[in-house]
Amino acid sequence: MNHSAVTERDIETYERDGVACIRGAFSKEWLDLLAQGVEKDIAKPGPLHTVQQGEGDVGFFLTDFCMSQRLPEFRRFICESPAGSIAGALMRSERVNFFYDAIWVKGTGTPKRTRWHQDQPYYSVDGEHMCIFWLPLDPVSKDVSLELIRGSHKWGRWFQPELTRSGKDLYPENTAFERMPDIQAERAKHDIASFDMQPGDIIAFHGMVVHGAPGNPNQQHRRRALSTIWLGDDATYAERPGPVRPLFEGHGLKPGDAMDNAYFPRVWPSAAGAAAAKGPRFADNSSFRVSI
Ligand SMILES: O=C(O)CCC(=O)C(=O)O
Repeated sequence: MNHSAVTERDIETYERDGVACIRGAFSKEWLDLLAQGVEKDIAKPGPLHTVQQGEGDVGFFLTDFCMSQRLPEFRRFICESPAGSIAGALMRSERVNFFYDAIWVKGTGTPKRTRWHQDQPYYSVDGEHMCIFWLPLDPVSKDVSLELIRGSHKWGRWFQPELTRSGKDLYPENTAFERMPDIQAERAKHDIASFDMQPGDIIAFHGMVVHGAPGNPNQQHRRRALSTIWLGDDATYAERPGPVRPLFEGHGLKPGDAMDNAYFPRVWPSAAGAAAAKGPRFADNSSFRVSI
């Protein structure tokens, strides 16, 4: 079943390039709700937030993870918006489970880039069915918008995840994870996708796509973006050679288990799935634990 915002052409683009920009995927009601949530989070960031600019750096660059754990605005978006059905259509998956949510806020006059990386190596998840939505809440022109290397999800290469602020490696050296090439220095060698976007548009990308983002040095307004990570039929729990980010605890999964329980709840397609989404991750007296 396809969500009406997603065409067969979008799905083919997503499969071929690992990247599809879907225009007008979310209505103003959803964007207003998310903007309320983001403002609450900026005013009082959660335990997993990081101020990403270094000491003495100019600008403002804030990230936070798992806001849906604390703030009902994000929870509603995850459980009730068309997001799950869009992810299901793009992944051609029978079901969609929610993994987590993150914000990336860059104030005006912020030069710091988000370094080039793949998302999946940070996570305890194997499989093809990982789709990330990048949803800006402010208009973004190409020079501040997410940049993604088309086709890089098919390179068969896993790059060492680095921490955004410090650049430190997540895993020990001499593992199967390669050092990320200096993509900035070799941009001309790659087919880099980026899009002028309005609120409501999303970039959907595969978990293995190499991507990064410019700072926000010149735009006269902030660049607030929400990332949500969605999993499908073939996503399984995996161990990595070091502490993944974010590090979820208490989910009860073993390597090889489907990422499909009340902790990583099904949000699509069924009403039963939405009910499951009220499981331990989202209960008010949640036993949910996570650290970065
Ligand atoms: O918005 C950004 O600066 C980067 C977002 C990103 O890298 C992600 O969602 O994985």
